[in-house]
Amino acid sequence: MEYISKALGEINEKNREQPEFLQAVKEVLESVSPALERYPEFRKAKVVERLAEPDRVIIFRVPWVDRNGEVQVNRGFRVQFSNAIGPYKGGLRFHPSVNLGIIKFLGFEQIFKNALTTLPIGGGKGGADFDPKGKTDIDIMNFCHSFMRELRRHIGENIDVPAGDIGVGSKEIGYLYGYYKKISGEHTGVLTGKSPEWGGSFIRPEATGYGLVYFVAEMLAARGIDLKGKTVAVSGAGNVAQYAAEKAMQLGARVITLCDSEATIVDEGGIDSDKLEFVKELKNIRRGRIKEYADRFPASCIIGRSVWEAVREGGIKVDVALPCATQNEITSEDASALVKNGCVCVGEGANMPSTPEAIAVFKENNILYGPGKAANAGGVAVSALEMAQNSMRLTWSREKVNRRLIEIMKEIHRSILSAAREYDLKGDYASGANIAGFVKVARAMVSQGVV
Ligand code: NDP
Ligand code: 2IT
Repeated sequence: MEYISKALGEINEKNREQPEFLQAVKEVLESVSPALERYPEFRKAKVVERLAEPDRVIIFRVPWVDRNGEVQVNRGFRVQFSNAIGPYKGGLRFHPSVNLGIIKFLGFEQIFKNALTTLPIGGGKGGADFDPKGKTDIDIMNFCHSFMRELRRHIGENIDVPAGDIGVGSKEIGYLYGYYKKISGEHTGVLTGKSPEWGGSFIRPEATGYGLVYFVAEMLAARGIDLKGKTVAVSGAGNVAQYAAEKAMQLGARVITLCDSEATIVDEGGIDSDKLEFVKELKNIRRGRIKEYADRFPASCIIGRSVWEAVREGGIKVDVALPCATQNEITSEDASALVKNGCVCVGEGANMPSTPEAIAVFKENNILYGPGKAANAGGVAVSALEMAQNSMRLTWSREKVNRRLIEIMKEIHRSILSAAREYDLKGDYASGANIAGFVKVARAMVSQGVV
C-alpha cells in the first residue's frame, strides 16, 4: 500500500539510528494495511504517523556510588508512547545494550500488546544501560534509588506504571518502590511486580511464562494437537524462561533446553521440578551461570551458542520452540533448522525474538507462530490485575488470578483468530495480532481527536 510505504519512508528517515525500532514499526505497519484500507478515518487522522512518534521521551543521568565508594554514571530512559487506552504501562530493562532504539521498539510493541490484553493500559517502556552482572545488593540498591530519584517525577498510578523486564525482577522492584514511597510518602500502585506481602499480585512472577504456555496450548489445540508429550526448547534462564518451562512441564511436555548469554544446556532426559528449582536458585539467588547445570546434572553444555544454534548444529528434534531470552535471537538459518527438525509451533516469550527473515520462514512453512505481543502478554495483563487490586485495596487468591490469566490468554487467542478471519488472513497470528491491537488503539485515537 502506497500510504504505508510513504509513512515508513518518513519514519525511517527520522529514526535512522534505531534499527530495532524500525524493525518493530515495519512489522506492524506492513500487516495493518487492510485495516487502513477499511477505515479511511484512520488515515485521515494520521494514526500511523502519530503512533510512530512517542508522546514523550525522557532521558536522564543516573549517578550512583558503588560499593567501593566510586562514582558511576549510567543513562536512564522512559518512553511514554501512547496513553490512548489507559495509563502508560510497560517494564524497565537494565542491560548494557539498552539505548533509545531498544526502548522505543519495546514501547511501540507494548502499545499493541497492552491493547490485546482486554484491559485499559497504554504503552510505555524504560530502563538503563546498567549491567547488573557482578554487582552486589548494595550496588543494585544504590543504582535503583538514583534511577527512581529522577523517574518519580514522571510516573504515577494513573499516569505511568513501570514494572520489570530483563535485569529487573522482584529485588529491583523492591528497591525502586521503597525509594518512591520514601520520597512521595505514598503507598500506591505506581509499580507492578511488587511482592505480594506489600501490594503485589500473586502469579505476577509466573504470569509471562505461564501465559505463554496457555497461549501455545490454545494454538496447538486449534490444530488438534496436545502439548502433552511434546519436546520443547526454551531459551533464556530468567523470569520468563523459568515459568514457561515450569508450566510446559506441568502440562506434560518434555523441556530439554535453557540458556544464558554465555552457554546453552541440552538435557535430553528432560528438565524436572528438582532441576528447575536448582535453576531458580542459581539464577535468582546466586546469580550464577547456566553452565553449572551441566556440572550438576547429566546434560550437555555448549559454550558460546544460543539454544537455536545448539539445536541447529546438533540436529536436535524439537516440536515446540519458546524463545524467552532477547530480541533477534532466532535467525532464518535457525528457523529453517527448526522447521526441518519437525517444529510445529513457535511461541514468543521474549519481545521480537525472531528476525523478520525467521518469521518469513515460519509463515512459508505454515508453522503456528505466536508473536510476542500476543504470546507474552500474560505478564503485563497480570500487572494490570495488580493495578486493579491496588486500586481496590484487595488481594486476590492465586487461583483467582491464575483463572483470570487463563481467560485473558484465551480471549487474546480468540480475538486474533477472529481478526485473521475477518481480513481473510487464514490463521496468520502475527497479522491478526497486529490488526486486532492496532484497530483498538486507532479507534480510541480517532474518538479522542488530534492530541
Ligand atoms: P531476565 O533478566 O529474568 O532473564 C533474561 C534471560 O535471557 C537471562 O537468562 C539472560 O542471560 C538471557 N539473555 C538476555 N540477553 C541475552 C542475550 N543478548 N543473549 C543471550 N541470552 C540473553 O529477563 P526476563 O525473563 O524478564 O525477560 C526475557 C524476555 O522476555 C525479554 O525479551 C523481555 O522483554 C521479555 N518479556 C518479559 C516480561 C516479564 O514480565 N519479565 C513480559 C513480557 C516479555 P544472562 O543471565 O546471561 O544475562
Ligand atoms: O514486555 C513486557 O510486557 C513486560 N516486560 C511486562 C510489562 C509490565 O508492565 O508488566
